[in-house]
Formats: sequence, C-alpha cells, structure tokens
Amino acid sequence: MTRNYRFTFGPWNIGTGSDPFGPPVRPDLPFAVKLREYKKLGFDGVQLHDDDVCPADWNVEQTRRGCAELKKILVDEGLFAEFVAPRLWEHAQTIDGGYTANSEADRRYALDRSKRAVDIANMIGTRDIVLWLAREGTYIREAKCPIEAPRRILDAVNMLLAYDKNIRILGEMKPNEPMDQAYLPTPGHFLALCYKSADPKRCGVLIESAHSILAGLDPSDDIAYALFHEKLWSVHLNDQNGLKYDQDKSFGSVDLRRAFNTVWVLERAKYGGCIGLDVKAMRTTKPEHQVKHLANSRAIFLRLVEVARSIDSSKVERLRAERDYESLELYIVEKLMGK
Ligand code: 3MF
Ligand code: MG
Repeated sequence: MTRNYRFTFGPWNIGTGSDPFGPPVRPDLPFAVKLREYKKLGFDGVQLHDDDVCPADWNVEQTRRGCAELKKILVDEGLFAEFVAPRLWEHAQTIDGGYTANSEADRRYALDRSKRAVDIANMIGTRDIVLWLAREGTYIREAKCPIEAPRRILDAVNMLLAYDKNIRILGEMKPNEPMDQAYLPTPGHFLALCYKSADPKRCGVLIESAHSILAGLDPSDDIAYALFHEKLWSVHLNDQNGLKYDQDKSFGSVDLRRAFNTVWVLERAKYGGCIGLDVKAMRTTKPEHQVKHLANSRAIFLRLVEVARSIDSSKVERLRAERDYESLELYIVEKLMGK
C-alpha cells in the first residue's frame, strides 16, 4: 500500500526550534546529515530551496559544482529532488517583495534569482519550480498598486515559462505571514492566474493544509478544486490550530477528521503527486527526538489511507440517496475511532 505514495520533505523540516521569541534549542544539523535521515524515516524525495542546494551568491561554475555534489549525494542515498523553490524572502533586495517590489532593481534581482533556480532544478534533475510568494503582499494597502501587483507576478511566471520550455510552475499560496496581506492568498487565486499565463498546461499549484486553514478554508476543498482542474501537482500536508501564526503541526494532530477529508479526496482522485509533509517539531522537542514529527505525520497519513480504503462506498451512496447525512457522519466518525 505504501508504494502508492511517495513521501518528501525539505531540509527546513528538521530545525533548531528557534522562533521569533527565542534562540535555537537544538543543534543545526548539516544538510548531508539530514539527507541520511530520509530513507530511515521512509521518505523518497527531497524538496529544496535554491539556497539549500548552494549559496545564492555563488557564480555559475561554483553553482554547477554545488549541484553536482548534491546530485551525487541524492543518487547515493537513493533519493530524488522533487522541486526547487527560489527563496525570495530573506535577501536584503526582497524586503519589499520579489516580483512586486516597487524598486525595479529589486524586481530584477528576484527574476534573475528565479532563473537561477530553474538552472539548479535542471542540474539536480527536476522540472518543478515552487513559488511560495512570501513577500508578494503588503503591510499597508497603499504601499503598492494592487492592480499592477498580479500583473507583475504573471509577468514573472511567463518569464520563467519562456526561460525553460520544460519546467512547470507550482504556486504555493498563503494568505498571510510574513506579510499582513498577500496578493494571491489562496490556491484559487493562483489557478485563475495559471489560465492567464502563456502556457496554462505548465502552471499549477502546491497546496499546504495550514495555508488553507489560515484562509478559513478546508484544505480538502482547495485540494479537490485543484484536482478538478488537474492542477494539483504537490501538497504540503500539516495541521494548524485555528487562525494563528503558521504552526506546521504534524499532519492530523489537531483535527483528525479534517485530515481524513484530505486523504479521502486524494485517494478518490488517485492523486499521483508526492506527499510533502511541511511539518515542524515542537520547540520543546529534544535533539534525539527531532525527526519524530516527520515519521509521525507519515504514519498518520498512511493510517488514514487505510481508513479511507475501508470505507464502504455503497453504504455511502445509500446514505447519500436517503439524504441521511446524520448516519453518514456517525459512520465516518466511528471509522476514525477505530470501529
Ligand atoms: C511557508 C512555507 C514554506 C514553503 C517553502 C517551499 C518554508 O509557510 O510553507 O516553508 O513551503 O518555502 O515552497
Ligand atoms: Mg509549505
């Protein structure tokens, strides 16, 4: 059963526990050490930011060497690279956003850096580029032109599609954090942009559970809508306790029924993309336990796959036909309680 799904995570998912109010509480593991954990934990592939592969200021030759080194480690470990995401939110030239910055020089930096992420993707063997548009938003709405902003994002997407005729763009939308307000806050917003792009077939989404929850939506509905468009190309499954900061809690750890909805939808659609788990360990987690949240999230996912597969669909159909949603609800909740 497990062979049906390929599991991935990013090196940022093994972290030091630092938060805006306190310093690291666990040592920072070297990337090569993290890579050795993947297979042990039952994972198959790695999600990467451009500067997880090598520093963003390296020249062409250094970058080529950095990519070759990582590629070799991936091959040796039996892993694949799922995607590369340009990290457009840490550099001084992305303070006011990447593609939507008011400064033309800063926008140029974001575009050049994104093209370089495409080069890196080619060198490590993936065609998927994820755009988490972290700072494409504002703290005050008057700061930028809200009509021009989506146009600039679209121009950037088109520029990347033209730069390499093979890559795919996956928008990972989030309504807030780090910005107060994002320009394209939900997957639906990005899907509309996909159809306006120069090559809609190569534009789709990565949907993160916590991001949908922060937008007040059920992740399974966002996921189902993207599946309807045949544009769900990756997921970041996790959980989120209400409308707070982005918590990246272990999948299913807050709302098991909501997690079940997600798995049930993916199962019904025979979703073939990777199951990315964008989860963080609690700050209280000891160093020796710092990868448990990844193993746990994967285990909860697989357990919910079993539950989804045990659902008697003829019973569901009968209860639907009778409009007996009360009994249908009890049936699902009892399944979740192990009955
Ligand atoms: C933020 C995120 C990001 C993205 C990552 C890859 C740091 O809420 O989810 O994690 O997933 O940048 O796109
Ligand atoms: Mg994410």
